Amino acid sequence: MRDRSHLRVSCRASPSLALVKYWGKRDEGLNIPATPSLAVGLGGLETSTFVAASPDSADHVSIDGRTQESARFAPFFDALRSRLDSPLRFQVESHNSFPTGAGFASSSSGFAALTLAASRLVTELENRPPLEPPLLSELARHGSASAARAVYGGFTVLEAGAHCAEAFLPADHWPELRIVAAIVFRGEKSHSSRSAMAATRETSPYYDRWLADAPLLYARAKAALIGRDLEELGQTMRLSYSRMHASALAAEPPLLYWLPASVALLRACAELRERGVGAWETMDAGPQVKVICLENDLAVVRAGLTAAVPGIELISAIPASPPQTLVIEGGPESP
Ligand code: 2P0
Repeated sequence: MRDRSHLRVSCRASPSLALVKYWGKRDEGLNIPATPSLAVGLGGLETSTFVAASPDSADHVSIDGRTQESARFAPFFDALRSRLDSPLRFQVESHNSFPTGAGFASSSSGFAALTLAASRLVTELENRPPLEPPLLSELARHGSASAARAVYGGFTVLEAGAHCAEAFLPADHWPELRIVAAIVFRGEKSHSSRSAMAATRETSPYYDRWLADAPLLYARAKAALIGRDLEELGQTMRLSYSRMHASALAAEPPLLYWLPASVALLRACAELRERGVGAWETMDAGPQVKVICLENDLAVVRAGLTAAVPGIELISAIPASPPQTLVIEGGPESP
């Protein structure tokens, strides 16, 4: 074993935006998804994570300078240690270049970066080869199912019932694709995805219909993505998020993530389409709106969104490259 105080690992990963949504679990403890999802990494948005050996016998995690409750991370660290047969405890510092916990899938990039960095620290210290992507994806899933997708770049899939996600197409499959993320609200969302999924499963009369329908949308969206058919992909995406939100809205109590500005942005996309501009929106477990379009239309799409909600903050993303992991040698004080 190498000197653990002289090694750190950093990783940068982008959040995974679902074009077809994962919403619901087959196994709550293990984060096994009940629906298949198809996603693109949001290149330009990023979680940066640094991992070192813990100075004591506990794991420590801070995100954007705020110490995190250990309960959220314990199942993940326990799974990682068990799978790698390592007793190592971790000291983690993580920063997001976008709002945390607000529907930008920060848990996907966060747990992906943490998985890549923490597992690499273990394998470096023990002079073992780095883990293969499917195992990294499986480990990331213990943190968040969407993180299983974010260990890859480009376009990814996570099948219903799967233990790990798979790379589907590389980022350069569709270099002209753009994703505009509109920051409707910067605060944290009112209910976590996890509790909202559980509430939907337990109380929404539409949950079973959502589960039955999701594979059809998934197959349709994959074909559209292979064919780079923006209109077909956009229509399928729209059905996926609408049906996900409809099932959540029918829960007791109802789960409503949308704010007035969210609705104004959805209407702005509809108006853009009426003008012949391909602008197709999606929403996750929060009020933010993400719009896919082609590079040529980026300026007009941004202008349309801004006209609908003056002052709205927009971030333009491209299909993400794979996460970058870096092993840093040197003393604990070195950058
Ligand atoms: C997705 N979402 O496919 C869906 C669409 C939100 C809406 O994955 O409980 O943080 O940790 O597995 O991955 C957000 O939920 O949930 C999410 P857990 P996660 O991207």
